Amino acid sequence: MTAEDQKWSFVVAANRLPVRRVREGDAAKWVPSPGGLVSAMRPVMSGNPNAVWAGWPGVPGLGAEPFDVDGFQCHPVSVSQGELQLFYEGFSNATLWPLFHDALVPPEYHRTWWDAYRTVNQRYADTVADLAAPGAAVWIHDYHLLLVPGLLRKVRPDLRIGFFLHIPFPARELYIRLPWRTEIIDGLLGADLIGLQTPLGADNFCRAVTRITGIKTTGKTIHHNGRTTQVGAFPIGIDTERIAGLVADPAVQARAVEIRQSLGSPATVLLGVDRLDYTKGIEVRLRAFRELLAERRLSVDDCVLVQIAEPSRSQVTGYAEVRREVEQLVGDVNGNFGVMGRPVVHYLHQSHPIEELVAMYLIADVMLVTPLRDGMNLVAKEYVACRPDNTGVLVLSEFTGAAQELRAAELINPHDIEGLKSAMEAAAHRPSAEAGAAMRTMRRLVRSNTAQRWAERFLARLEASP
Ligand code: GDG
Repeated sequence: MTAEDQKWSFVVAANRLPVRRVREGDAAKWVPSPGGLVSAMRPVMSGNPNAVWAGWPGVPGLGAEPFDVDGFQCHPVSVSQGELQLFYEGFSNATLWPLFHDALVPPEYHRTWWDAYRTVNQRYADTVADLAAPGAAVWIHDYHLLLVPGLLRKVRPDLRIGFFLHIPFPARELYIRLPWRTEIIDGLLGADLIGLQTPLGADNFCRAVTRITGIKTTGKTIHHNGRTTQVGAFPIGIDTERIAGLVADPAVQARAVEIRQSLGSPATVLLGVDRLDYTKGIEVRLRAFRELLAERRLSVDDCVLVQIAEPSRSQVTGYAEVRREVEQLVGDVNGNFGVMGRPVVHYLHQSHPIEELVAMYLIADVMLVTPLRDGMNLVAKEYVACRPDNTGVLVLSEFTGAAQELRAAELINPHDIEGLKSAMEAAAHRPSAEAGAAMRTMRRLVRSNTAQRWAERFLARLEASP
């Protein structure tokens, strides 16, 4: 039997493979990607001889042979440069991403993008249909592949198909703007189980189904065409064990001390860690910080704000604008309030290794997570996991999935700048004993719903689906 003939009893499909290609001198090699999804899937995939992951390898046009990295069997799906522009940057990230995030920037609707989206989704469906053994379990991820469950169901009715959406499912009034709203609902209903981050996402999806297809849902079960699709909330978690290992690592601890010193050993470090994305509300927290300094409610003598903004989707509409706005605000705050040799905002538009992020979480007295909309937000959970002494305050937007679980955080409405300012000011001054109880509660929650538990819960439910 050749590798191409092999059939698998568990197939994962996601936009990206769980690996990335890195240069090593003149050669290139595959290494596991950082990130929550890869950590979550490791226990259910790594070393499992019957599991395979289908996805784009991250290099346009590359249609490599299947390969194995770190126990992950990888099956590349080729996507050309032209398709990347239309399917990935276009339909996925300039139509679906903004529409599903409350239309924070206007979604664009182009038929050429839609055609490419369909073509690429068909390619994924064909690939999975080819890889899956009779009766196999298939788990499809995220908004890039919304049509795959339906396309797959048509040719492989024998499969157990699960789908998980990592981003919010929008309110019905927004969703119905999509010219291809019916095709996408039909695509998703090919799944036996649809997972969303929150109960609100699950409700929104069911309401959209009823509005568009006329099908009445019974609780969270949808009966259609003689089949049933279950819908449920499966809030994603983080790899707490890995984080705990890094927190205990003496090199990471030493780095934390070094970073605090290099910031001038301020009394209070406020931190933001985000992809540079207009959904994350980076500009909102900078504006609030600027006003707090201007009103002397926070002082440059004892406060520093560090903002990590990981470069992201720079070719997509809306991203260059948010970058300009953020950088203009950073310049403005530093220009007006910084002192020679001591900026008050440290802004890093760079990607950092996870060790460096953990060192920063360790020194952050106040963590600012202020998205205007976010499916979950893993940064909030990572921060909590990095506070074993129960110190530190998490300022968390109500519009994140994480806020549904982390009720003990300092919850804020990012549209209400006065409310945000009060929360930031109180957090910077809050005595650690008071903050301790909240942090303890949140740590328990984060530890009890890890990424691994999330994957197990979803797969157990898929297995039990009728
Ligand atoms: C989507 C949904 C949902 C950040 N900067 C660096 C870096 N990161 C890591 C963080 C964290 C991850 O990236 C970001 O996760 P988020 O959840 O905050 O956000 P999205 O990328 O928008 O993820 C989101 C998630 O999917 C999972 O379902 O929670 O709502 O939008 O883990 O630590 N990692 C490294 N260098 C960086 O500079 N290595």
